[in-house]
Amino acid sequence: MSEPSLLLLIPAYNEEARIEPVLRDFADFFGRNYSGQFQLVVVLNGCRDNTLGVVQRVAKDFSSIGWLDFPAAIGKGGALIEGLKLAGHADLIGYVDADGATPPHAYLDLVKKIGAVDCVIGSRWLAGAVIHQSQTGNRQFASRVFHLIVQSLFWMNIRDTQCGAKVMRREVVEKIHPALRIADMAFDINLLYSMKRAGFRILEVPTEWTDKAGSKVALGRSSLTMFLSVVRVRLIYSPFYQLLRPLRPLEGWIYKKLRAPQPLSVSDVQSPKPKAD
Ligand SMILES: Nc1nc2c(ncn2[C@@H]2O[C@H](COP(=O)(O)OP(=O)(O)O)[C@@H](O)[C@H]2O)c(=O)[nH]1
Ligand SMILES: [Mg+2]
Repeated sequence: MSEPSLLLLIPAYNEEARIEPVLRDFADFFGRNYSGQFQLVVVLNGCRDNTLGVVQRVAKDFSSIGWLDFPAAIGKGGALIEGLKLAGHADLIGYVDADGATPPHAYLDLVKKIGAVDCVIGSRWLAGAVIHQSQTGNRQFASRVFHLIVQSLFWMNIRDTQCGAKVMRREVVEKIHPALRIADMAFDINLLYSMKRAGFRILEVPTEWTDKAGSKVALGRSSLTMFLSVVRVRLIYSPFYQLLRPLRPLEGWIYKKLRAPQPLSVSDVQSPKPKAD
């Protein structure tokens, strides 16, 4: 029996220097080692470099590779919210970073563990994780502070919410998609908390990870934005949320000042078709 069909999304912003070997490795590895249908869709937005050209060139060599390109600065979360609209095309839908932090075989390990659960997430903080190159000290510190904030706000007991490698069942994505609003790097909290609220089972699995040079995260601004966004997710589920409506313009102004993608309203639902030559 062949394995479930898999749609792998790769969010990409200005990745012309990092993405090519990653696309080739994933398409090649899954082509050879995965018996189910495999599709890889790069979700680009507002790139100011030639990421699109690189993706199109590599897609000529692999029929499994497609892309979606959005002109607006919708952020990693915004890109994934758009990409996840393709969930109807596969049994399993997941995502991974464009810089090769997660090698293809480690991603396949996550996919194979989905068994009885609804979502499997890679973890760099569980015993058994293999870290080839750690994040810088500042990044690790910020990450642990973020973890404490997330744990005290949501009590999800997930050690690593931010690892870029995750995979979910189609039904999960279809059920929680309307609750996805966070466009910045705190998108993962929005996703995981919506799953928990809906009663889905999340399995955290130690993974393999290499921190790559060329991060798109500006630590100071990004940390503030992520803090704002997790508080926002918390408030969405609080009884006071409607009362805070008058503060929306202020919120919009702060995101703008932080040069962060605005949280989305989910009214503009459309079903994108991945493009491939
Ligand atoms: N589409 C899209 N992807 C983004 C954006 N910002 C970051 N990414 C992607 O998110 C992933 C993780 O980003 P990265 O810079 O490696 O983050 P880090 O490893 O946490 O420092 C990469 O695939 C990036 O290209 C964005 O604004 N839009
Ligand atoms: Mg990275």
